[in-house]
Amino acid sequence: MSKNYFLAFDLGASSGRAMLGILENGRLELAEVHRFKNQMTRIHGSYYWNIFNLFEELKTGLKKCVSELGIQPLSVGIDTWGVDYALVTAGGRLAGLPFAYRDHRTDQAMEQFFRILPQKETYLSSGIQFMQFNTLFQLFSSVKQNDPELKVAEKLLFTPDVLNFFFTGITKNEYTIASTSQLLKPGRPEWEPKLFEAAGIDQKLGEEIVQPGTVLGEVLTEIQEDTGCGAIPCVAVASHDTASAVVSVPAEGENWAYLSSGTWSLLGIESPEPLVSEKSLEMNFTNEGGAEGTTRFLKNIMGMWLIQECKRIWDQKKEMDWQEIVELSNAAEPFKCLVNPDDPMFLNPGDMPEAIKSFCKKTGQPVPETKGEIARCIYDSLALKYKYTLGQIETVTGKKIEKLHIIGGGANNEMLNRFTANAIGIPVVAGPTEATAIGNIMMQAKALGMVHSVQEIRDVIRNSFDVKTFEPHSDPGWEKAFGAFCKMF
Ligand code: LFR
Repeated sequence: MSKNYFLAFDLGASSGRAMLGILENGRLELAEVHRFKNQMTRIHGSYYWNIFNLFEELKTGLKKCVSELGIQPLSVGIDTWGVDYALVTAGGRLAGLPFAYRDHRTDQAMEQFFRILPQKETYLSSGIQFMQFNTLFQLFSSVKQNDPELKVAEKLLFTPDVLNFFFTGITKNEYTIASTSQLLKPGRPEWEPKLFEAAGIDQKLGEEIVQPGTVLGEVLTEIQEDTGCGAIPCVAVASHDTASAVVSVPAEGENWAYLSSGTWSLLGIESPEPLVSEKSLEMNFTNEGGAEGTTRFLKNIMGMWLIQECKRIWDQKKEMDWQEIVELSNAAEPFKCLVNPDDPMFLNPGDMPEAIKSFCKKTGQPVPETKGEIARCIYDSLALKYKYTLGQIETVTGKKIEKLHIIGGGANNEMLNRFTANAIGIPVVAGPTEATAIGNIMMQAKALGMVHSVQEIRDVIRNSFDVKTFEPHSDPGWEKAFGAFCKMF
């Protein structure tokens, strides 16, 4: 069998990359073609994404693939973070710059929305975890603020849909990304009219929903001119980054959970159907759409954002590397103080080290002073939050989780993998770290008929990438700290 090349565009909230996937004889290899920084841009106090720059970076990736590597990929696919969107006018132009989900305009949106549609009904109609930045609340805030964009908007496209539109001229909503909006029925590729109505937006904004692994169409001639690529197809992959990551969990059998670890920590299970109940509402779990009709029953945990933001602040004085941060925290006293990583004060505080200190002060704990103490506090708290969340999953499903797969960039942090295994008391399997790009590539391969199921995709992944297992070691320190941690909720 010859080599088959695919190009994945994988965009995260802090960086983006173009990754080449080379599939040959049931094995996949990866090569990074292009990497670039992504960041919110602040204009007059509001936060936006520079979508046009992202589009240019994707084209640069494709151009490098064709001209520097001399490779014409068979197809391209795009995945990004969730919930954010652009509104498109009748003439096919964007109505304004897309807001970034950490923008503060939705700070009070949920309470206001629940006065129109009660919280319980909103949850039972959507099955989605409440987060103030869900598309539902972003659009509701726009309505409240009388944003003129709404008057000219004809279509609602999520970030990967917008970029697919720029590449192909085709406007569709891909299912997994649309499911992050809180505008769909639980576990179904169908818009929920009740939610549109309560938000005060026209349901006609929603486009046709397509399943992951659908060939959207060929890239436009102008893209071919700008990059030198041929008339290749653009595939709607599982275009929510977390959905792509879940596709590439190298799991076998049952009773496993995944933790997709990056800016966010997404901890959950793959379920054949949505799990929407009073219990899941109380625990605020989400039911996002997955590949092949599965549901991603999971919890959004604030994740590496906490430490990334500390590093950003510390770097302003003197640039640090990640190794140094991990070493300092490894040497710091364990469990000196703990935070609830998901406290709303950590969503976008501006100065994260100060926010961590003030949380500890407010909760009557010793205040971490050094970088090592702050970092240690974050890592300990994350491992404990993982334990807490796994317990919740077991309560809802009534099943014991026997293994945790950590995928994504966070799986590189061996210290945190060790902490997590010791905290949760079951083996942690770390890798692959490029899970999102891999899932993207393999859904392209599926769309082109080279693999036929997610199960087959996982066989290819197990065949291609090494993983590392961390066995748990019993440590009474974790049990004791967990007791203190649980008191925070
Ligand atoms: C992870 C992620 C999460 C989503 C958050 C915001 O990158 O996509 O799944 O909840 O970003 O969109």
